Amino acid sequence: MSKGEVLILDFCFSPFCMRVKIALGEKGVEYESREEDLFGGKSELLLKSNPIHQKVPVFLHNGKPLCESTTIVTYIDEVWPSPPLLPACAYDRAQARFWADFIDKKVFDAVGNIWRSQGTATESAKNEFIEILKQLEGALGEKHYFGGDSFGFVDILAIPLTSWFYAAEKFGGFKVEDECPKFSAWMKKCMQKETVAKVYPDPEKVYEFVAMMRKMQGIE
Ligand code: GS8
Repeated sequence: MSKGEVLILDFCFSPFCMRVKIALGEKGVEYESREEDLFGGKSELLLKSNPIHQKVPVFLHNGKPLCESTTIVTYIDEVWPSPPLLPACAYDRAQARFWADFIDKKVFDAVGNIWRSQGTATESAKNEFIEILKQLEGALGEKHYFGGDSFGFVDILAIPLTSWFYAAEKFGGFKVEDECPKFSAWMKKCMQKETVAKVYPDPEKVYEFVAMMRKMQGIE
């Protein structure tokens, strides 16, 4: 459904960019993706469009920029209402926003704490990460997806972050599947969705990217 031009300032390993691409995929909206060189030099358009954080994703709708992936996914859901990503009931919508906020505040940082750490610190970072996943498993309960029977807002925010889990597993010496089987089953279900599979990076490549970042940061 066309409502003008959509451009994403993108980065292939960014889970935050992936959120935007999955949301657009769910809505059937076509877009242009422009890969940013985050290390060699950000584009003028990125610096001008996101002067505050200077990060991707930037979402340009008919040339007007929006930043921060959760804000962008919310905007996409309002501009292209079908199919809805948020539940119809106000209480369920508020619950979805609660878990979205929890995921935003906890998950990516917890993954980073594992791959940025060494020695005994890795063990406690790993335990904290598993604790967060168990809390998410509690929110999932017996449902197929966070929102119930259909893939929605919270799933779209959460599934991209899992593309970094393999790297966390390798550096942390554990397996999400062994620790949190229900979360792992949810991951597999989401990855079967075409809109996810199309933009989900190869976890092995993410691992190589993380290994490079560790070297750059003098961690090894
Ligand atoms: C996070 C974006 C982000 O971290 C969101 O959009 O939800 N809260 C934001 N983007 C990273 C790439 S992904 O790790 C980024 O652009 N980094 C470049 C930089 O920090 O200079």
